[in-house]
Amino acid sequence: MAIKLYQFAISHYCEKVRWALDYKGLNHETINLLPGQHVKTIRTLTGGASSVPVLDHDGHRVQGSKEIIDYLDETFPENPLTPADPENREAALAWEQRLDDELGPAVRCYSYHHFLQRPKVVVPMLAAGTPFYNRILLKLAFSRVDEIMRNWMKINEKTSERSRETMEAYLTELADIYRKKPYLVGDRFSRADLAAAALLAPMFQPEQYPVPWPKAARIPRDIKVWLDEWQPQIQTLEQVYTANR
Ligand SMILES: N[C@@H](CCC(=O)N[C@@H](CS)C(=O)NCC(=O)O)C(=O)O
Repeated sequence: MAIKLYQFAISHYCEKVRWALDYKGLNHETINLLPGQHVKTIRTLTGGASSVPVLDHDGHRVQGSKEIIDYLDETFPENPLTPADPENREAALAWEQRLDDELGPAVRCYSYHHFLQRPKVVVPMLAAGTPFYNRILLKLAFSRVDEIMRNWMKINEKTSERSRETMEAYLTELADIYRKKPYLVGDRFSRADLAAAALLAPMFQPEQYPVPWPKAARIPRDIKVWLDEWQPQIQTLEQVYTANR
């Protein structure tokens, strides 16, 4: 049996899948792609959309973090991430959907809006896990990379501010729940908790997450001020990550 994960090391959707694979104790190979160059590789694999993560299990391919977790739970039922009880299952899937659709893009937009203004910091994160010369390529083409990423993800001052508000709403909601109970759904860890903590992980920068996080002094000022203000809520999510990752 061979499992391969095609991914960007930086992607928090890929972190969802890395975590699911580790949680289930499944051996796998990660194939790190450079954003931009990934399109050809992924389209060849899927025959369709170019987004990562993509899982290849003995030639069977699954695209998208939610679909991959569905597949892993069906194929390798040990250490389930989907609750067995139908009501809890529905609740966990609804949480994951909301988090994937709203929180994930908000974290990405807010972070990139500020980090793209620091090429020296963001390039090593974008190229993490790929050959060293990709850092040089990205640095040389940075103004084009910046333009493409901003266009593709609709990143600008206004969307970044809206994204910050979305993150604040989610952090408030999640921290309120975790103050009262250890899990979002039922009485055990599920894909709902995994999605929340993985998608917010760039805000607490865990060691297991395979990118060279910047030292505190190199974090853009706006983000640093914001992180300080939201530290109690962020720490709550970090605890969920540490306890279950
Ligand atoms: N909902 C999808 C989102 C995946 C996604 O947005 N992936 C981004 C990286 S964070 C990507 O691959 N972008 C490049 C592309 O779409 O070609 C999932 O959960 O897998």
